[in-house]
Order: sequence, then structure tokens, then C-alpha cells
Amino acid sequence: MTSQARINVKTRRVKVAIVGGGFGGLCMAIKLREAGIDDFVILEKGDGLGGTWYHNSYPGAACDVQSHMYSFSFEANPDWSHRYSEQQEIHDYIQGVTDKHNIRQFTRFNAEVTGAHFDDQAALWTLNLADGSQLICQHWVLASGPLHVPSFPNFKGMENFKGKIIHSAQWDHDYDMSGKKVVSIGTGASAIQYVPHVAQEAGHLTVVQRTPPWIIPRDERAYSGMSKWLFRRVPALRQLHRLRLYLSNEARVMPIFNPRIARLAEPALKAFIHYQVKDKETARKLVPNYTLGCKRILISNAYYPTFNRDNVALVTEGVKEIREHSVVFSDGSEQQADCLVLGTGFVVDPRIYMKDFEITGLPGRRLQDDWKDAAQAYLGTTVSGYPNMFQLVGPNTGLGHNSIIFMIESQVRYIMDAIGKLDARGDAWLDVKQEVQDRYNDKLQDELKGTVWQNGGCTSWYQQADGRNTALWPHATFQFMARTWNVNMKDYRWQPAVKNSAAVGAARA
Ligand code: N01
Repeated sequence: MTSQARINVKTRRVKVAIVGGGFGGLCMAIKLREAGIDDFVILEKGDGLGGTWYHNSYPGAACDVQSHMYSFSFEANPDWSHRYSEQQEIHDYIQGVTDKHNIRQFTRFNAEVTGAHFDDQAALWTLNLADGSQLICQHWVLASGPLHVPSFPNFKGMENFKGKIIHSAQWDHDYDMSGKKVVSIGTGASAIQYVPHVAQEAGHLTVVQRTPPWIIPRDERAYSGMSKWLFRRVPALRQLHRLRLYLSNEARVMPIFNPRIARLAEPALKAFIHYQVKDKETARKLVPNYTLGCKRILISNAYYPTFNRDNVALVTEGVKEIREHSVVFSDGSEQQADCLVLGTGFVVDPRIYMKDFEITGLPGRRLQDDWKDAAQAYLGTTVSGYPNMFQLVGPNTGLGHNSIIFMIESQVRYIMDAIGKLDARGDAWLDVKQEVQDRYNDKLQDELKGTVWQNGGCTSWYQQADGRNTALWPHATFQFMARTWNVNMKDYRWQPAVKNSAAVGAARA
């Protein structure tokens, strides 16, 4: 039976199920294939591969990590057009890598997973899908990432608005903004990229800012034909270039630990704002009042000059109410609006965005209960009580300073090592010891206390409501790579199946 045929049956059984077809799921799939494991499936809730870079297509969408770093180390692309590529080029890269490794045939599209349950006797997981089907697997990898559920603010009267509402992650390219009155809410990484484009198209644009971001100049450059030719012909040059980018990004971990270093750069960045924005009052409002790095540092050369346009206004009052054709602000002023653009980010707390995604592990274990206070994992990858369940970009693996793909590759290497060791032992499941996970998280939270994220005087999506940071890795990325280089056998419990049904692949439905 071919892989394609297998994934069409109602209930099937595979060795590994991957939930999510973005960079993480793709990396996992490629490494499984390289290890000779074709008995897997990617369950993708959308109708295309690429994750973030499939869904986020707003005007100006681009990556703020350099392309030669923001790509797989094992799938170099000497032809990146710019230092920071735009969404379409990254999307094309992902499609190219997918085709090269023949991953599409292992993918089931429009397959939303709604729950996962472990049978410790059979040592198998059952994944429930929204269409009513089920999938049985020995291992599953949650690769959906933390930035895929759009966050919609709940402003008073929002339901009465008669115009168009667009979230940055769900852009409607058919909606023509020309001549329209647009009110854009939010000034995060997404907004600062689309605002300059919307300003050019709209009749009038109001940018509603709750907290100004720190923005540094974008060290943009286009790669010349000669550079690309050299990168292709002399791979060592491309690798050196990647190494240089890696090290310069890694250096940015220092101010994270020492906010005083971060503050040294603030006067120059304030001058950058005043240099780029002509109106003094507007410039003053754009200056953040918290330490650089506390929220994600953004990069743009186009955002600040947008406020010099006659058709753009900055509003720093809160939104009080939305009416049929307008937005009312806390000072009582009212702005007519044909369109609301929400650059309001994502629901990043897995306790909220996974609240309807029931996961049960060993007897008596329910992830929603175990994560009641905070999402916790070991190395952001395994969770005690949930054998053979892995996560990519799980708790405390996000980055404020370098490429998340570096972290994904480290995690995938670790998962492959776990699966390999389990098979070599002839066991059916592995489960990280609770005390190992607890020790790891206690230390991590201790180390986070001194960082700019906790002491920088801001709130951000890096923190839960109680201030605990379950999002970011507070060290150099090579330290994460070292920690995940291989699985320490003593960190885990290794168990055979009680029922003789763990020989996955032996009896397919
Ligand atoms: O979302 P955000 P994003 N009333 O959460 C504001 C990645 N990314 O989509 O700061 C008024 O950062 C909110 O205000 P405040 C990257 O990891 C990468 O922009 O909370 N305002 C904030 O200004 C990034 O960090 C790239 O006070 C409200 C904004 O909305 C992550 O995605 C590009 C509000 C949300 O900013 C998320 O970025 C894009 C309300 N009720 C995204 N609610 C690149 O690589 C929220 N806000 C370039």
C-alpha cells in the first residue's frame, strides 16, 4: 500500500503523526525520511504547507531574521534575493524543500486535530480529527507553533461595525483599500510591516498605538548576482556568511541578561525616531518608556517615515467603543472608519488556545490540568506523563535574538534520537521523569528572573498574566543545541507495551 493510499482510510495507524505543516513539521518529516522512516503522516489543518508563511501574507510581510539564518542548515539556498526575505520568497523556499523531499504525499490537508489520548497498555496514541476520523500512532509531534491563533480584541460595540475587519494573519487581498478610511490597531511586528503599505493605498490611515515598540534600522541589502554565484560555487563562503550572521545575532543575547547594556543603545534609537519623524509631538509619542528588548525589538526603515504622510495619524488614546462607521477613543474623539485592521497578534498561551484540544496521557493525567498554572516541558520538547508526545517550539524555546529554525533543528535531532533509542531498546514508550522536568523548569525560571523580559518595565506576549515567562529560551542558542544534542537515558523512563500491539505498522486498519 502506498503512503498516499494509506492516508485516505478512515482510521489508520502510523509510527509518527506530525501535527502542523510549517517549518517544524517539515523539518521533522525530512529527518524521519532520512532515517528511513516513511511510516508517518503530517496532519495540516490548512490547505497548504508553510504554516506562518502560508497564512501571513499581509502587505509587506517579511522575516526579521536574515534569510541565510532563517532557513534549514541542511537545505541552503544560495539564491536568497535579500538579506531579509519577503513572505512569498520564504513560502517558495518551503514549497521547494517540500517537493525536493517528496513530503506532500505524506500530508493530509484540512485535517484538524481536536484531541489526543494515550493508551498505556497498548502504548499507542489516538488522535481525534475534526472530521470524525481517528489516527492511531506510536509517537506524535505537536508542531503547530505558538503563533497561529489570531487574537481578536473584544472592544465594546465591535459587533455593530458595518465596515470591513481584517486581521493581519488573515489578510483579504480582494478588499480594495484605495480611498478608504482605515483604522489600524496594534503596533507589533506585523503592524509595522503592513502600515507603510496600507498608508500608500488608503485614503486615510489612523494607527492606534497602545505601547510603542523599539525599532532599529533594517540593515537591508540585496544580494548581487555575483554574491549568489559565489555562494553557489563556493559553499564555504555561504557557510561563512551564515556563521557571521549567526554570531552577530547571538551577541544580542548579552543585553537580554544585562538590561544596562540594552539601555546604552536607547539614546541612539530615540535620535533615530526624531530624525525620521518630522512632527515633534508625534515623534515623542513613538518613543517607548520601557527598556529596549523587553518586548521584541523590531526592524524597519519604512515605519517611522509613514508618519510624515498627510494621510496618516497616530492615536495613543485607547479604543473606547466601536460604532457602525467609526471608532471612539478614550478622550471622546471619534474617527470615521471603512475598515479596521487588527495587528493585535496571537493567542500565545497554550492553556487558552488549546483549551478545547483535550490531551490525556498516563492514567489520570490531563494536560489542561497539568498546565493549569503554566505550560511546562522538558527542553521545550517532552512533558512528563505524556509518553511519546513531542513538541516543537514548545514552552521556553522561543527566541528574542536569533532564528527559531535553529531551535527547531535542535529539537528534531533530539526527537529522532529518542525514537532511535527507544527502537534500539525494543521498548514501546519513553516518559521524561517528573523530577527531571521540575528541576529543569525551576532553574529556567530562576535564570529568567534577571532578564530584560522580566525587569524591563513592559508587559508582552512573552509573559503569562502572572508575569511568568513560558515563551522564551533565556540563553545562547548553542547552549540549547548542546542540551538537546542527544537524549540522556537517565532523564526518562523506558517501558515496553503491556498489550502486544506496539509493533506499529504490523496491523494497519
Ligand atoms: O503581534 P504582537 P504581532 N488594544 O503581539 C496591540 C512574530 N512575527 O502579530 O504592546 C490596543 O507583537 C499590542 O499592544 P501592546 C514575532 O515573534 C514576526 O505583531 O500589548 N492594542 C501590540 O502593539 C512577533 O513578536 C515577524 O500594548 C492592542 C499589537 O497589538 C509575533 O509574531 C512579523 C490590543 C500586537 O503585537 C507577534 O507579532 C510578524 C488592544 N485590545 C510577526 N490588543 C517578523 O519576522 C493587542 N494590541 C518580521
